[in-house]
Amino acid sequence: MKEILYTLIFTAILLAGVYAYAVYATSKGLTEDENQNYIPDSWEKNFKWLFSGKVIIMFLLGLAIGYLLATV
Ligand SMILES: [Ca+2]
Repeated sequence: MKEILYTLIFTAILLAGVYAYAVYATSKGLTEDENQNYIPDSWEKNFKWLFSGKVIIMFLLGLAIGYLLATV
């Protein structure tokens, strides 16, 4: 069970980093963002779901981490 908890925490940190980098890179002009939604246009083709589902993904991760922290 601990492995799952660590994996979820790692995933949450990684995703938070990805989201933060996307905003940083687009606002600094490091990557192309023509439609100005703070998602690098090169990522939008394949990873749009990762951003449109951001709230749900982070919510579910938080829920799962909280649940595991309470039980492990
Ligand atoms: Ca974009």
